[in-house]
Amino acid sequence: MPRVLTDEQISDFRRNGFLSPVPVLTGDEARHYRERLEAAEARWPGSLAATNRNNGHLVFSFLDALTHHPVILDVAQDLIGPDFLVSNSVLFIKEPQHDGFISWHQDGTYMGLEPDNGVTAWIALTHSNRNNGCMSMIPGSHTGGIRPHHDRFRDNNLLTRGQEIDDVDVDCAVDLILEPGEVSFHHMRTIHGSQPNRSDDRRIGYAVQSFIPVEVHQTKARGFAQHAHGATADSTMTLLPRAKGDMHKADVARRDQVNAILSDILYSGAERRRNY
Ligand SMILES: O=C(O)CCC(=O)C(=O)O
Repeated sequence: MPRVLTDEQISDFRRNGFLSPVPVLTGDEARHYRERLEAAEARWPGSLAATNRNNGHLVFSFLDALTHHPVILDVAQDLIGPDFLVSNSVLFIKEPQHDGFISWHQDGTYMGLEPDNGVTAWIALTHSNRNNGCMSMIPGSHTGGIRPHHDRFRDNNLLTRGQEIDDVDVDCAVDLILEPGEVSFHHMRTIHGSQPNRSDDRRIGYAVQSFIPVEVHQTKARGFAQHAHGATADSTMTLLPRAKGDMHKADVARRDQVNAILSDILYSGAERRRNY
């Protein structure tokens, strides 16, 4: 018996490789999380900047709470089974009228996670629509394996290596339009991308990237993850504790260590390295 999704939603996810929108937070709750985020940016400059966008949930209680939100965990359980971890999280912020974009890619390509059967929860803390650069997905693209990616390092490409899949059938792309507080879920192999933000407000998405079944292991380096749901003690990953509050010294040191290793994983074999 699924916990929160209908059988139809689960088969939609299996067929398309994504599910959207799923209402999780009220508008007021989403606003509250945005305020917490912007207060953190003001108090600890750089702690959540683009160059430090990974794994904020290890050092901020509000991102920890979003990562472990019971409804999000229920949806993840319906999609990948009861025993799973969180491997990473990423804040995807597009500033107003900014040229930043995300080229067509599959998340699983450089993550070193095997099997690559995790699911990402992308939580909208603002509106996310065609004008401000919402994500677009290619239905069914998770079923065909990992496609060749070209590291192009183009300016304004918000992906680490500017990795890009050529010849994507963009005519069948589906835009994931979300209200603040709604969440989309996508498979680690689903091809997706997003356009620049042409609005006068920020577009803020917080991605739990990804929820991974307990049997997933890291092939490129020492693997870190955090318990999310069910029985995960047998994981080969080093299990990380939850954030103790906001920017506790030991948490910050742990996040820095985990992010340095993540950076080595994401840039492994690349000709260049950027500062994000
Ligand atoms: O936020 C975006 O526009 C893209 C995010 C993304 O690529 C992802 O969550 O996997």
